[in-house]
Amino acid sequence: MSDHTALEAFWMPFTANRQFKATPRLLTSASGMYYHSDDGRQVLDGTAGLWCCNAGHAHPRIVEAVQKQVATLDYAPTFQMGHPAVFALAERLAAMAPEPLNHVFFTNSGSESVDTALKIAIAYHRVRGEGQRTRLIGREKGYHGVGFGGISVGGMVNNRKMFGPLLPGVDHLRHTLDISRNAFSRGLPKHGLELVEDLERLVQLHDASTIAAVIVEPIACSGGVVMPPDGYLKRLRELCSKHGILLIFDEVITGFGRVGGAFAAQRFGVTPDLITSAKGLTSGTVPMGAVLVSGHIHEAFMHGPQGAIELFHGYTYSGHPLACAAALAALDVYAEENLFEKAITLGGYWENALHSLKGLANVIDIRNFGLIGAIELAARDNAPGARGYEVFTRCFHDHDLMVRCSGDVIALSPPLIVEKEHIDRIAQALAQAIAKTA
Ligand code: PXG
Repeated sequence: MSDHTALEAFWMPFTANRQFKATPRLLTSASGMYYHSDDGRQVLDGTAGLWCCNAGHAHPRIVEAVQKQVATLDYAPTFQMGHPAVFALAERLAAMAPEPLNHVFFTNSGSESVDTALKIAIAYHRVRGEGQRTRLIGREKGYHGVGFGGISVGGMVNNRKMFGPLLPGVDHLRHTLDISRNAFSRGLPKHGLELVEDLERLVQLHDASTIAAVIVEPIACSGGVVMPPDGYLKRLRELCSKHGILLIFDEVITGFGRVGGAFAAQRFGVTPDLITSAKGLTSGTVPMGAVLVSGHIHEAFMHGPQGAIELFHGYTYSGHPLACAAALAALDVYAEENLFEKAITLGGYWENALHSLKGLANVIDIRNFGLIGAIELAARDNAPGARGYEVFTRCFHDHDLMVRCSGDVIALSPPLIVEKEHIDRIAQALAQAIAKTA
């Protein structure tokens, strides 16, 4: 791909387009734990694509299921029509989800799942006669995709500042990153539980009767891998219940085994009212998202004449047959290969490998939970993000390892098929790349 013009037309998402096109990084095939690059290298995938390829790449079972499905039923609507796979998948997800989240609304992405969940929350209060509950509460550093709903409740300034006034009636809890007290915590940090009481302050300010829902990621991944302090999510659940506010867990990343168990809700023992998901649902192979909804929320809509449409919402591709086939096959793989246990059985090894990087120059924090990891580097004077970007490119070009950088945070989330030898390689490559980066 040396022909520069061949790269011009594609306006790349969340990318420094001119910088990338000057020195492109192109992936041409993938298998298991590895990508192959256009310059003939095998690159270890330290990030499961973008936190999504949980079963590893090109799993034969998923490949075959999608191939078969496209030849059998390429597309079928789910508005006033149906096809068997979408009902089967919904039943499977309802059975995997924590009780009582037993209904499923399908979307095509995490962003759509978030906007769907926010709309269901507001409409739920309205159908129950509490139509004044419209306010939404997010959290600083939160990432909930890029729809207007998602960026409104989200807390990443660059994703918000260019796009006008956003949704009205949104407020935010403070984020829970506190390196001064929690640096190099293993697993959940000890300090910061008091931050959850922000919700009480927002209730004092707005009154609970105006608040529809709180949305948080159990672990805020895109915002720099920010952990919930020990006990935070449990207390958040208590406060929401006390005030009649719905709690939405955005599990687009933490779902499907990333932290052990099907969902972080189960790993943390805290049950929200709605869960948003995507990514690992199909192991990243076909776009699909799903919102898991508590029975009592679904039930609130099931009134009125039988012929009345209960929720005026949906996407042409809600429950697309190819996505359903991919998801059903991915769920089979997760079960047969026990992949939801990997974050628990390998979690300690992963933690030790990452924390072995403590002491390297410029490493100011290391955070981990399940098969998620982050190494935070000190920002260079007047050049935030430059050091993280350099480590990322060095890992890719010199050490055949793909990581993510979000500012000066190196984020890691390998496919759940990862083994100890891959973890060792990830840690070694990172150590060398960080040591070489001034
Ligand atoms: N919610 C959460 C918690 C996410 O992490 C979305 C919603 C949006 O999903 P879609 O499918 O609309 O992109 C996400 C997406 C990164 C990175 O490097 C993270 C995401 C996407 C791309 C990059 O941290 N998360």
